[in-house]
Amino acid sequence: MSRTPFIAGNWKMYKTGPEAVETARILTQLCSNVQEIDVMIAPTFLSLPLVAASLEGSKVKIGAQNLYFEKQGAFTGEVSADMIKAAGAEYVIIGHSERRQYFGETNALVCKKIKAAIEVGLKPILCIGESENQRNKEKTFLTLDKQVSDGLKGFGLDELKDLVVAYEPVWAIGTGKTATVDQVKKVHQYLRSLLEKLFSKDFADQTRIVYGGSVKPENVKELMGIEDVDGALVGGASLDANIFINIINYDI
Ligand code: G2H
Repeated sequence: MSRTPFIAGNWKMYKTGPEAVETARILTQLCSNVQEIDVMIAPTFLSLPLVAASLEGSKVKIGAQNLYFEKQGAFTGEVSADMIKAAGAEYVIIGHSERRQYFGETNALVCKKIKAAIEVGLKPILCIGESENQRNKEKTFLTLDKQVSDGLKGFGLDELKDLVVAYEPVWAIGTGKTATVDQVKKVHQYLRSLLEKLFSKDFADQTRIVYGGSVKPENVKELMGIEDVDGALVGGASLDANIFINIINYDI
């Protein structure tokens, strides 16, 4: 089964609107010859409509970094799936470890957010990953199993057709530490078999499982060479289009 590689830039809380538009403009130019790879960037909510407008006609796709699951209401500071869709997003990152760590997001909340995304036609990127402590205690697979099973609880196969799973070991995020080839290989294999167990073989075969955590031009080729790694979710190294393009062009 061939899965189109997915290389995504998570811009986190970086860049003003004009800065985000400028980076997106440069990236669009640099991506003009990119083929058979889905490239996505996720700017802040404030930059989202500006960047979406600037990407019209571009190969680069756009996503949000989060959403709130309620449709509307008195939820100060939150942004709904409808609003994100209307701003021009195609994807949405859900359950990033920074959301889990700093904003107390649980697997149950992640599940509600995925539901809200799917209901409006946004493609969810479910982020999962173990902490250093969980890995040291040999609870990596248990943690990932729970994050996937609870996060995707109650969904039918049709609803999850556009799902992307992002494995991001917490201890490798923004730390410069990258998981070893062997560690990534074992986890991605495990995740694919978990999707098969929970849903079906076809579903597991078609779903993209990407790796995140200090991905950079120097390590992307090795990571993308691992069976069952279908792409990368990139933070720091996606902020500069001239660096990010070297990740996107990992195969050149
Ligand atoms: C993990 C990743 C992007 P970085 O958070 O989601 O960030 O590449 O900076 O480790």
